[in-house]
Amino acid sequence: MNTKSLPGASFHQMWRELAPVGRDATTGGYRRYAWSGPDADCRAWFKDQALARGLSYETDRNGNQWAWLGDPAQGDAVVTGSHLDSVPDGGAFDGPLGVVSAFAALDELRRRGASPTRPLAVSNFGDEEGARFGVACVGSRLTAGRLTREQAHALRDADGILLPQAMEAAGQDPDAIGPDPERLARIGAFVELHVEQGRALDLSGDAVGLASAIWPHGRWRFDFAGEANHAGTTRLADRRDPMPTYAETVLAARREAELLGALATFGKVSVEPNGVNAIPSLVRGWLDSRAADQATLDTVVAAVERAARDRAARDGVDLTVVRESFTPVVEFEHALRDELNRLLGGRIPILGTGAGHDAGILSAAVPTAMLFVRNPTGVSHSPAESAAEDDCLAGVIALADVLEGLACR
Ligand code: HGY
Ligand code: MN
Ligand code: MN
Ligand code: MN
Repeated sequence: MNTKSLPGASFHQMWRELAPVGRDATTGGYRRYAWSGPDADCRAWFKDQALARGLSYETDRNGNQWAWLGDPAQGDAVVTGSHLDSVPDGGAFDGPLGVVSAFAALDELRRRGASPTRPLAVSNFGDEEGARFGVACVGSRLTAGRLTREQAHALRDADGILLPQAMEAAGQDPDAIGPDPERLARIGAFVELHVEQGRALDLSGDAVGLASAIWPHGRWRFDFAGEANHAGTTRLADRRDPMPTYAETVLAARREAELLGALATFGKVSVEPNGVNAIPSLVRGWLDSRAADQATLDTVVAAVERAARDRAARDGVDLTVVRESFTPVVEFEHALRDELNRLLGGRIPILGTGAGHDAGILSAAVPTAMLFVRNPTGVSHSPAESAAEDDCLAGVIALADVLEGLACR
């Protein structure tokens, strides 16, 4: 019997159902922002999948969703999942591949007649991308106690809506958010399957890989405050224009990152008043920087800030730099990673990544591992993100093998 085709039935059905949710018809990208309409639709889809399989469904105090096979109170659960939210115009696979594959792997376990001796769960962690409120992995950070209720309550989207307001409007109690150590204590292993956001598997010719580590990475907001004035009547010498200051900072970030073999991206900028014929009063730029080690990351960010301050002094611009979120390096636990490798035949490539994940946040509290599925172009955070059907199914089979090996002794 061709077992590869079997998980395909449930995988394809779920994929078809989820594909249109929050997809922009013009760009083909996904706009599934935390506590938005499309997010609610994704959450409803998750709950339907859980109930259709007779799994016990819950949404936790931080808005993360869980679908349980077995009694979580038994403890030592094996949980697998990812996130369903997206970056602006994100791809179809970043997040959803891990959640759909988790349900499909449970289906495969049932088809195999495996009988779990440990509780199993599929999870969807809320607001992983931080696209709307600016901080990544909000659901898992709150749960792991790495974001406080006060910090979360202060987050505001581009329209000025506070996170608690958005949660309340979506029917989630914002005053209930907070650390959930009891829940984490009941988890013996968390395995996140994720599309690779790079080309290591494409280059090695493997469909599936294991994560070794997540680079340290963070987000810094640079506020360049100048003086609004008329673009057509203000002499250049009389200007306090923050735009050239911002531009020089972006170029410095690229220069420093190239010098140090790190990554630095200004992917988001806001300008006030944002008029063609008005010298800006304020330019806000968000730096996303990542590096293989902490020292390099610190060096890059410090150099970018130094360049920004030098230019700001020249331009008569005031600069404020705020670190909005930060994730230290994550070394995935070798014991669990090597057990997964053994369960998968021992020849799975092990690769690092610069992308942050809920698994990275949870790894401080729970034994955690990540499975990557080949991405033929490496492109991610883009509508062009892709993964071959065979590789997706290979991921489901690998995840089912791992769940069977860990939980169905
Ligand atoms: O930004 C990241 O690395 C992740 O996709 N949230
Ligand atoms: Mn992402
Ligand atoms: Mn992701
Ligand atoms: Mn991620």
